[in-house]
Amino acid sequence: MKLYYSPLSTYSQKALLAFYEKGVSFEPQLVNLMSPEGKAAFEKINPIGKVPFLKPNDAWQVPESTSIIEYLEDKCPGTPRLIPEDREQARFVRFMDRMTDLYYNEPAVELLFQKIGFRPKDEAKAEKAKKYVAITYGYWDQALARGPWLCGANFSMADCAAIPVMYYAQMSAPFADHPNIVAYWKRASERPSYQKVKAEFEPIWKDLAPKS
Ligand SMILES: N[C@@H](CCC(=O)N[C@@H](CS)C(=O)NCC(=O)O)C(=O)O
Repeated sequence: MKLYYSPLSTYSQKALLAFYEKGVSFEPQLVNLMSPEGKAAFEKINPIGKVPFLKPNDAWQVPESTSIIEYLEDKCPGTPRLIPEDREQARFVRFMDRMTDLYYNEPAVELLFQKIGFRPKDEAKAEKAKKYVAITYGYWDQALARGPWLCGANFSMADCAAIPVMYYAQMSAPFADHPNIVAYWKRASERPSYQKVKAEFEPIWKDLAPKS
């Protein structure tokens, strides 16, 4: 299976976490989103131009991080589940995954990009983003009072969605005044799957990120 991804991309890291948690191997295909040539070449494969993008074989292609995890869940039986079999619990994982992508990833990245000058300052967008992040942290505080991971006792797709964003959010949407979330971040940081993801992207980020 070929996985097209970019190490700095939060959605790519979400898919990578799923591969590493499941111990499923893949052929890495790095996409350089910052080079116009790299992007143009990738758009010939995925016209939407977004990573991650999975090409399991010649007949199939799977865009979207959540769909990639759903695909692995179905096609790699016997690997650790990231979406529970129980329908009620699965619905909760999918809900937390959607909440995290839409109301945490997008706003936290908006705040980060405004902060480091990748996007123009926009007070209205920043205010809306801060509001969504605060609501997300509220949900997480409640969830993490019930168990070590966002959806309870087991690491799930929702954790794959959340953890990559938290690294950048320390800079743009801090959670230091939420003790449950701080403890969750510590647990997540120690997870071997995340350490593997971090070993790949952190050196690139440290070169790129503003120093102050
Ligand atoms: N909903 C998509 C979002 C993917 C996404 O936005 N990826 C970003 C990187 S984190 C990207 O490829 N951006 C390039 C672009 O928008 O041109 C998913 O879950 O995979």
